[in-house]
Amino acid sequence: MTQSQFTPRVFSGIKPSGGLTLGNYLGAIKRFVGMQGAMETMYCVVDLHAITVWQDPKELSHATREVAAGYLAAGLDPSQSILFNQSRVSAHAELGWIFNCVARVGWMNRMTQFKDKAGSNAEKVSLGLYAYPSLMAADILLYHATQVPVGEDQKQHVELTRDIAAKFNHDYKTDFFPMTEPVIDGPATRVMNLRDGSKKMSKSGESDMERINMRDGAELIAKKFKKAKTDPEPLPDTLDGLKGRPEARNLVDIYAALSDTTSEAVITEYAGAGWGRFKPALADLAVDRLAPISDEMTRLMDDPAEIDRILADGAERARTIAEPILSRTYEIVGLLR
Ligand code: AQP
Repeated sequence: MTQSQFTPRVFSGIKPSGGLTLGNYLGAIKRFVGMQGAMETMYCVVDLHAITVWQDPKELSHATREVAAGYLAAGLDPSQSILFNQSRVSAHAELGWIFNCVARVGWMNRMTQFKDKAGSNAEKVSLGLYAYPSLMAADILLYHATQVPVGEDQKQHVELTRDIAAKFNHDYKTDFFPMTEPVIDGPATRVMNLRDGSKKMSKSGESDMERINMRDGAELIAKKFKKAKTDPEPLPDTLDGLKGRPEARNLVDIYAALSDTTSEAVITEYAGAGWGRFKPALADLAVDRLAPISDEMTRLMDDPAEIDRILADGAERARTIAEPILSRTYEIVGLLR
């Protein structure tokens, strides 16, 4: 198969390791919605990735439904996109094992996210956290996905997916797996922590004040932006003027992504403005965009059986794509079934 013969297909996912953040929304979900309809789209709640760090079982089930509710509330439509949770399709774990045997330890050792998450505690973290990127490669390649919309932090993992596909194809003298492209575009592919512009905004960051959660209310959003770290300078009149000002740049990028414009356009509008003017405008914009999604999430979470039904139905459809690809992989590897 040549690369152009793979059917265009989008796959991406979010792990239910806590409540969704503005980073997940702008870096992932909003872009997932933008790709829906243009080609086949599959969006997964990657629960097997969540358990690479400890998750309370009840909270994990709740967070899985909540990520699904976030997908639906933001505009993903189960009749247009396949929405499911990863653990319902056991082929992910099966292909993940095969890829553990393809990926090299040296490659894993270069993964910056593992280094960041393990920190000085690398001996004590789970083996799953270390192997996570090869399971992610399986998530993507199990569907021969050609495009993966992700935030900047996941770029290295998609590159590893390509390395795994290339090594598999080379070792088994085949062209079975595609060279998947990461899709990283727009002004907010790396939303930063509100208290430290050198760190990304994360679900599991230490303080709640460093992130905006999708389900934060209007008052809390305003408070978090008000207290967000900035510098004493007003906004410059060109984007270049934000060099060396990571916290200021972050707020401008968030504003741009929320208002579907560019960071340059935001700077043009707010040139010379102080934070006393910009921060309340940003908070109003965030509330305006997030409140309807959050309200809809609350409504959907009142009917967990319906969310489960949507995820089960999506898993059924995902399995019909996954099964022949997994079977052919077993055959190529020489495993008897
Ligand atoms: N701050 C961010 N800016 C832009 N994109 C982001 N994403 C996550 N944080 C940001 C994107 O959201 C998608 C799903 O990510 P994930 O939740 O599966 O994994 P993560 O990147 O490890 O997210 P967190 O919030 O940092 O989770 P924890 O704290 O539990 O590890 C991906 O496309 C990601 O790029």
